[in-house]
Amino acid sequence: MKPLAALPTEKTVDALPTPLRLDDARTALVTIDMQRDFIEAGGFGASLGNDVSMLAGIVPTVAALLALARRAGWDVVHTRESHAPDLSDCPPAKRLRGAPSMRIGDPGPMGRILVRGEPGNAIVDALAPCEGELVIDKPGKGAFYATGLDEHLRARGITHLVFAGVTTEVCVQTSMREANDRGYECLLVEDATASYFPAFRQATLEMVRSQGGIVGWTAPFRALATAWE
Ligand code: TIU
Repeated sequence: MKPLAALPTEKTVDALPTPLRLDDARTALVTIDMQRDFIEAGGFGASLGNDVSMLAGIVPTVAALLALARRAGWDVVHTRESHAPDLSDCPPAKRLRGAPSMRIGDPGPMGRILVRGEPGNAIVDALAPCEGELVIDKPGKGAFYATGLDEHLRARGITHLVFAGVTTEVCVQTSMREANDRGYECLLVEDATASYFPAFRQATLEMVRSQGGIVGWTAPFRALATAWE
């Protein structure tokens, strides 16, 4: 018997730990927190004492991934870590932890730190959302906590999520784990994610694809570009 032909909208990505088939009609790209607050000086990431220059290098790859997703007709979702101006959605445990140079809600050079609508809270210009793409404001590290993301994806029949963004071990990995618990298959694009700590990024990539893909798959952007272009 002849094997079933792949659907015309299906492609196979050379991923780890195994090749992964993605159907354009059931795939969403989720870009996590590509915001000035994490990537530029004077924002939340810098206030925590991080070297923010570690993150800007992935912007061209995330832009290329966004372009691929748009051409393929995937659903595209952007997230922003953010809080309401009155900080009613920011638990004291989050605001008061550690000894940052500026706390969430404090005035900074790009406006109030991690507050919705402030200049520093915007997605960087090179990755600006297009008309019709969902932008999710999330008060937590995970993209599913206290947001409508799951409902949005289910309403569109999305089963597979391709992840990019920052930081790999914090908001990206948390979102992938949340997605797993809700039944989604997840692929993390290796060179479209970054951390202030390169060793944490590398460890996250390895932990995602370990144990047969306990959190999901990983692949470099070129593996997707090869499959789609
Ligand atoms: N601090 C850090 O690595 N990350 C965050 O606080 N948020 C995100 O990862 N977006």
